[in-house]
Amino acid sequence: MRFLIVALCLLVGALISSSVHAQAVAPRYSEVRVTLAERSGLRALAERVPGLDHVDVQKEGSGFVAVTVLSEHDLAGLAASGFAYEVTVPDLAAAYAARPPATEGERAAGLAASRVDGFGYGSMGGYYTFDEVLAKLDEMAADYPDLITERVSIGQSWEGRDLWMVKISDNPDVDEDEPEVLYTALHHAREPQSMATVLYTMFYLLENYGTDPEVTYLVDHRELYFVPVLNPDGYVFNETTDPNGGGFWRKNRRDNGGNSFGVDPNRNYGYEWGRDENGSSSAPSSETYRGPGPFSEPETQAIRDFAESREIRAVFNYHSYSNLLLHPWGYEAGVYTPDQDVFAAISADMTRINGYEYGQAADVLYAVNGDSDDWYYGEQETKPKAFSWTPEVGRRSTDGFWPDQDRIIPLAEENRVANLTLAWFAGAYPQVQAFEIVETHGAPNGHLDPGEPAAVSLTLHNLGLEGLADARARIVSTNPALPVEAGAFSAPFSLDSQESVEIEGLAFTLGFGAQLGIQDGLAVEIELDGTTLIRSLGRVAIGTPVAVFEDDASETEAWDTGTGWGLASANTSPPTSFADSPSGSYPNNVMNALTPITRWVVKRHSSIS
Ligand code: 0X9
Ligand code: CA
Ligand code: ZN
Ligand code: CA
Repeated sequence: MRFLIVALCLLVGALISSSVHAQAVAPRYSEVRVTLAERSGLRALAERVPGLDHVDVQKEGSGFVAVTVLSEHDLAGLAASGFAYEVTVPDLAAAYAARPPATEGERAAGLAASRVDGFGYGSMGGYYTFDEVLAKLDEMAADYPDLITERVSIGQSWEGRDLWMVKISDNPDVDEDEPEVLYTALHHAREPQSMATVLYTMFYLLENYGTDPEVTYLVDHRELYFVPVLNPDGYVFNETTDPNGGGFWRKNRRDNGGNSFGVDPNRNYGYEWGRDENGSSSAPSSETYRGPGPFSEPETQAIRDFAESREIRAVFNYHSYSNLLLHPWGYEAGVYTPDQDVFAAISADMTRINGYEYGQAADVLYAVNGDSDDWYYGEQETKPKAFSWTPEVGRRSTDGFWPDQDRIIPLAEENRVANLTLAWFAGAYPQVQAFEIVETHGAPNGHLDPGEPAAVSLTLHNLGLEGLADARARIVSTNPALPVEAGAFSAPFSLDSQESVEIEGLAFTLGFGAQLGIQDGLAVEIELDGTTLIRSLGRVAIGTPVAVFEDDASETEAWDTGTGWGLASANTSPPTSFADSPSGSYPNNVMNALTPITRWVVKRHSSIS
């Protein structure tokens, strides 16, 4: 009994001390520019300053500069390293606090970009607090009980907060035989846009089920799991120190002793954990402290146990910022998974709307060990292999960790298609790879005319992880200015994962009412598992095209070449191409235009007049 009381006292003591620390002042974070002679100097820098994360290397003068955010501790490490550096923002939280508050106009402008109703502004600089996130999850469950579960705790944080998971699917409370997908956010406490991006897409799925065929298909045929706050202690710590947003705490809140706190959850996963000091740190005060052992943290244990209890095939671990989409391996540059081609093809498709740079994480950003993606992909014994990515949401210089309020919704919206694409990828995912329109009546004249019968030859590629069977395709139009008498369905076809199929002779007739010019709206309708999906064929020309401008880029005489434009012949389409800097690199921050000297020369044959 005495033992129990002692244990209880210890527990109470621990709780009191942790709440005392929660009120403690947050450490100071600075923006720092480190001078590098070569771009490759980043590796040496990362070895000398193990807390380095989120580095952006820019060209400057004849060398390079690495822009990064450092805590006081890691800044001291940099000072001792011998690298030349400059502190550009001494106190980032103070700089954030000094920003003028968002105006009603800015908030309205953000909302105007929204394609959902349920997602709006929270009370922390526009971001939802931890409790507000939970209220949103409860609101979803109350409004869409047939599509989303109540929140389920998958474990507790270091300080004892629940880690909440919800699932979106048809029959959400039943474990059905459907491909499983996982979305997480807020591994890092100072990256609230990660959580905003995930909640926004959840509302998009819930609100458009039953009306949007694509959303309906995905909700019916996938099981989509969401853990929007993976590091609640760090997030609540930021709420406490900076209630209006702008808190820079990154790690969880483990008490490391010696007045040092926190493990970087994204260095604590068990695959290649602690491989070297280049991708994580053994120093507890470092921002990238990997913890005392693999999966030492209750937060990573909880998500590990959850993932091992399921058959998750595809994962997005949302972070911010840098407009990137990163995939394994992350532990070493130049080392690729056997699925590199799959990662590359689907990453290109995922980024088709937001244009994020994608690629192997250590090549594109920097090497890290013990990150989430390497474990989801690399651990294939205790659970199936899962394709896992880290999207880094937001622009480098202008958005940062706490984007302005009018950026929250646009940044979430620009990742909606990527989120849906991840869900597609986990099962069958037919996409149009190429197509050709063939005139089928009379003498072909190279273009479609109103009233003309034609046929499409189509190459469909299955970018998804599962095959499909008994699908059918036909040509339709989604544009009244491009009326199409829908053709007959093709014969049923099947398509293995990562394979292509050619479907020839998809006949259709262009209506006589078709308007001349470049028209959008020609599309393929694919019937799959009883659902009808539309895939656009992009824009087609109707009627005789009129060339208004033509230049084969073989000379620059008709052009004002500004400072430096010229012709290049290496790696271009023949004969030559216009190039902004035909011989080498151009300086930073230079606006250089190529402008036609004569505006429009309209030539007319005298016989017309
Ligand atoms: O350093 C991280 O954990 C992530 N960047 S962040 O600025 N959000 O902290 C990137 C991890 C991606 N993985 C690798 N680069 N290996
Ligand atoms: Ca289901
Ligand atoms: Zn992060
Ligand atoms: Ca024709």
